[in-house]
Amino acid sequence: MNYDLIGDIHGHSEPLVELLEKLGYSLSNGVYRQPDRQVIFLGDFIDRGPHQREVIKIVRPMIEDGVALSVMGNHEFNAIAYFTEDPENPGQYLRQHTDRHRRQHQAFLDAYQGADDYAELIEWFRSLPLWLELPGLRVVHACWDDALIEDLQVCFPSINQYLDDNLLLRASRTGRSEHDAIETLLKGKEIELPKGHMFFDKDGHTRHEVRIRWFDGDARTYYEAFLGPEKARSHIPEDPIGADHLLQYSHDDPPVFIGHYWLDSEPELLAPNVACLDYSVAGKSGGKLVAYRWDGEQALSNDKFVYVETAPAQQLTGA
Ligand SMILES: [Mn+2]
Repeated sequence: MNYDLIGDIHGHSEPLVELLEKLGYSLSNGVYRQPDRQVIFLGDFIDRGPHQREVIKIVRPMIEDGVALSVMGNHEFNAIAYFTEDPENPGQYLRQHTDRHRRQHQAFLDAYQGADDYAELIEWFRSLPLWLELPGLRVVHACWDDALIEDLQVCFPSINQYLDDNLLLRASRTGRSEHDAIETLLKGKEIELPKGHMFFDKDGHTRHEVRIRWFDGDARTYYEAFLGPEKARSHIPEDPIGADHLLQYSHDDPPVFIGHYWLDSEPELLAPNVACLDYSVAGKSGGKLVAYRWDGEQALSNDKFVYVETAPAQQLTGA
């Protein structure tokens, strides 16, 4: 099967329709289809953008009709935990309803909280796999870590790659290994900056940890290992990091597609077998919704990115 992989959408249905049409999909009986190909979404359908319901209305029928596959993004995981009451602490939720968490989730809550179909949509989010391993390719929202995936399969044999109640509960407890595992797969591998160093992320939050190029065994400094928007890189120190912080992803491993990192450059491969498709469609100053047309190749190519751009003005009216 040949796949068109599509990055983080974050409530932006208009660029999604434009991108699907550019890839040759057209609407038939309410579902976008292309006779010879399937879509794989990389997760993060929700939050931030102006069209939360419209995005679900496009992607869900595609997945339910077998025209598309998807993995879970950290925003769907957070939505599930925000909705789910903590069985051990009545009146509390697995993701606490703090001001910060509510703000991050506000666009989605505005569209769904109090609505009849809220609970049912959360249930559907739970059907999204945490990762996909298909013939010749791998898909995960932020970081492919073989050891963690193997551990999860050993500890939770019945889940395969799905989140069950037990894993959801454990993954919601800071300090537990299941929490760290889900954080890494869905939010990326992070390391602490040297003492005294920090930077501000896109939401203005202070960060003392950086997401790293987990597939890059050649990175020797924090600066080189940083994975995220170029705008933030100038705040990352050039101090050396210990090689044991890195998680190598061999060039012989199957190609892996990820989203999540809010990149702001022209779409390009991170490694010959690693492609990130998140180029900040929901960015305040505009961004891109990016796809990759995969035809079975082991060595990926920069020629196969397809994308649509969003203008800053569109963001301002919608958010
Ligand atoms: Mn995202």
